[in-house]
Amino acid sequence: MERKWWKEEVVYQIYPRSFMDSNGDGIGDLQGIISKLDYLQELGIGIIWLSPVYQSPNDDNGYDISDYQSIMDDFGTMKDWEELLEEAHRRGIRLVMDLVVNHTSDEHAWFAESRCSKDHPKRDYYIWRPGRAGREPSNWVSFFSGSAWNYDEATEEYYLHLFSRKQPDLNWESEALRREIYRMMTWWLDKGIDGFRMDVINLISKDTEYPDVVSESESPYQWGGQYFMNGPRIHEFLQEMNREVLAKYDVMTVGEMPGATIEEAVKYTSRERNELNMVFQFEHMELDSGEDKWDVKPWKLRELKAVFEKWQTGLQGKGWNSLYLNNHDQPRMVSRFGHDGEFRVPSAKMLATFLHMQQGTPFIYQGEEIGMTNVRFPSIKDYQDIEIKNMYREKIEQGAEREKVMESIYVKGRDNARTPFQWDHTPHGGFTTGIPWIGVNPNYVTVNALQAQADQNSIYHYYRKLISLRKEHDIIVYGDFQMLIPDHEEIVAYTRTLDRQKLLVILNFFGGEPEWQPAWLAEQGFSRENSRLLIGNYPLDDNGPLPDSPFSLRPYE
Ligand code: TEU
Ligand code: CA
Repeated sequence: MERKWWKEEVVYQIYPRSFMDSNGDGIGDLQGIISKLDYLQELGIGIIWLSPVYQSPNDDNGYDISDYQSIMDDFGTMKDWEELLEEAHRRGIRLVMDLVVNHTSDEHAWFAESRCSKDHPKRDYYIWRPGRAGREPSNWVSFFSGSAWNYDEATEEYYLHLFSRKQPDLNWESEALRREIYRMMTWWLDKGIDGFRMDVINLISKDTEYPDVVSESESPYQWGGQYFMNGPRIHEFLQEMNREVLAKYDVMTVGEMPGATIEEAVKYTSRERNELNMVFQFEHMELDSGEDKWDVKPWKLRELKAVFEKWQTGLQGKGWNSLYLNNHDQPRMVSRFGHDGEFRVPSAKMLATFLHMQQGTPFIYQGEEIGMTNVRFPSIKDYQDIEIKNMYREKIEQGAEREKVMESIYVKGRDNARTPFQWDHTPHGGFTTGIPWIGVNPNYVTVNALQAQADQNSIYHYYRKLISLRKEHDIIVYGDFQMLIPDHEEIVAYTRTLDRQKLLVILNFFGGEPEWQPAWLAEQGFSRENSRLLIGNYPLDDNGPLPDSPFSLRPYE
């Protein structure tokens, strides 16, 4: 398998608004990040993915960009950004920027021009359609509730917005628009960045008929994903972008792709097709959803294993996986897949092992490495996320019970991941000397980086060890994956194989104490003589790593 730096490093995602505030205005910023680079270097990560820091009216916290080539005032200046890049590079850390080009803000200059008249040369930078019998051009629902079309009086037409009304979709059918995007990307690459994380990049090619969704359901607006996910020209656009821009640099790319199937992902990431390096797929993020993401149901271990097995074996030798269990759009991993009470520490370590030992590039979301958890704010007023606020309004209007809606926000809301980073036990977790833009999780008193750094048995130190093992053992990066006991209800076990080496991972995913047979280890080829333990989340007892009589795994071991 071809060696690549972006396969061997671990990525750390920074959500700048919530990472570190340097000037007491309650909002995280670039100088705040710079002040924590030593912390990240000590953790051992090699790449930062920085969520958007561009000029933005913040309808969706920077994912609504009004100027791609300047820095958001709240975060600092271009000079601060240049300092961040230089200081990161000085520490051997690469910087990957967020590229949000499915849509802009409605306050972007392009949109102002596009909306002003039907024959403006930039009209077709966005997607404009006349209404049908006084209604929207199609019945598509927006990701953030309500219609995906918005009426604009200036020209009496509708524009498409898959996300908020303030995030009009760009029209990738326009070649002039595509050239603008490529120019902008080149400008950033020439500044010395190390790659892009591409926001919903598999949504940029739409079915240009914008057909109605036919459905039995009574709701006025329907999920139209089949008309814009992995659309007709998507591979053509990505290959063009690669040819015009990416191929000229040694950079890393990861495309965020809701609705990406394994078949599509093979195409997106195959080396010889020259599109992207990796995709963020969503299948494991959907295992606890019913009708929609707010319809919460328990996830099942067998399904979780089946999804990972499919992606591990499906891309092996063809493309490359990204590995993640949470990010700024998802609840905290330890609350969702582990146990955020009594077993918070062992379960966070277990989940980290599960992820980091698979084949692919692991992504850590800020705070994951200290086991930050979901939050339960008492009132909807404590929440900031547009997705949460729109959903709440809509459900209450439809007559839903307040408690039920709040409960789904506690389990799935994006603000779970967006509470400020908990640096220490001082007020607001040491994130700011002012009032934070969103409340700090009250557990900062015990869950914080200062505590974690001081405690050799912390989740933080466990991550450091996982990352350094990756540096020592090629098998962790390049070994072939094989899932074992796919039907077991409590245990996840898999192997990695490289040349004559074999790595075995055994994880107890719950709080029980399932029994295990040493004979099984022998069947996998492991003996006391030929094996050693690389890492575990409990101190070793007298049995050592390979006991010779039946033994029990401890909770979340
Ligand atoms: O997310 C797109 C996406 O598909 C979802 O994860 C989405 O955020 C939502 O949670 C669906 O329930 C990307 C960004 O990561 C997200 O922060 C932005 O809000 C969105 O695109 C629009 O730019
Ligand atoms: Ca600030």
